[in-house]
This record gives sequence, C-alpha cells and structure tokens, in this order.
Amino acid sequence: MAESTQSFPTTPLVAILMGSASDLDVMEPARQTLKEFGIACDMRVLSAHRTPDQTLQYAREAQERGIRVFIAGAGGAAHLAGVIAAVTTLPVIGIPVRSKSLNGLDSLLSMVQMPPGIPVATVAIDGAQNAALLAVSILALQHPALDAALKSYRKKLEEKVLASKV
Ligand code: RP5
Repeated sequence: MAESTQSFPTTPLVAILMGSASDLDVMEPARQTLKEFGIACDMRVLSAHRTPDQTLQYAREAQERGIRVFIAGAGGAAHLAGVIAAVTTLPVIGIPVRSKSLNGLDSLLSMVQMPPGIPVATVAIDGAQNAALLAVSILALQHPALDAALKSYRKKLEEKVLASKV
C-alpha cells in the first residue's frame, strides 16, 4: 500500500499503548495499518490505573526517544490517553475500547471529554485503523512519501466504492 519508505526512521515513530493485554485484539489493526505504511511502532501494555508510574515515565521520555505520535487504547474508566496527554505535547490519539458492561460508551465518554487545554483526538469505539491513519496523516506533514501513500490509499478506497455492484 505504502510507497517508498526508505527515508523513514527505522526507530519507532508511533507509540501504541493499551491499558490491558485484553485490549490487544482491538489494538492490533493499528499496528498492522502502520506497518502497511512502513512505519515502525513501539507497542506496549501500560495502564493509567495499574501502572501509573511506568506510564508517566514512558510518556515523559517518549519524545526524546523519537516517538512523534501516541495511540492509546483503553476501556471502561479509560484514562490512559488523557494521562499521557497530561505529560507530553506530542499528539495523542485515543481509542475507546468496547467494554463488557456498557459496550464502550463508558470508554468513549471517559476519553472524549477532556478538559480544555489538554486534548485527546478520540476516534470511534474500537477504531484502531482510523487511529493509525490519523497518525499517518500527522507524520505525513514531515514525510512527503507518506502523504503520497495516503493519497494512493484514498484512491483505492474510491475505486473500491465505485466498483461496488449492488
Ligand atoms: C482497562 O480496563 C483496559 O484498557 C481494559 O480495556 C479494561 C479491562 O481490563 P482487564 O480487566 O481485561 O485487564 O484498563
């Protein structure tokens, strides 16, 4: 899908964090989509509630290590993206993970209602693919090859819709 990616750093540009290993199935499409664009990521389980110290340390040190965008998925009382956004000025994209009890509405509302000053770009419930595509758009501002790859991706989407037989 992506065009030449040789000029991209091989070190991770995107951190994909999730609150629990139980979020992995939802988060995996983010890694896969970034891979299709040739973007390396650092994927980890870190929880705002269960590992607050490690989460904050990771978020604080990320920019220095070359990370440019965060993708953070969590369910229920989903504070991971907001906690990360509190300690970094890197863009943070939040994925509300569908929960068992409230079907993800709790995750969505926890994540999307950030107070003014500390934004989280929240995508749809379980919207890992769009989170990755948004990360690609952000990175494309500095990498023209990524912008070209995104345009080609959109063109294929267009062709697929136009080829639909109903
Ligand atoms: C959140 O609680 C996680 O992001 C997960 O979506 C949810 C449930 O976690 P587990 O109890 O499955 O570890 O922190």
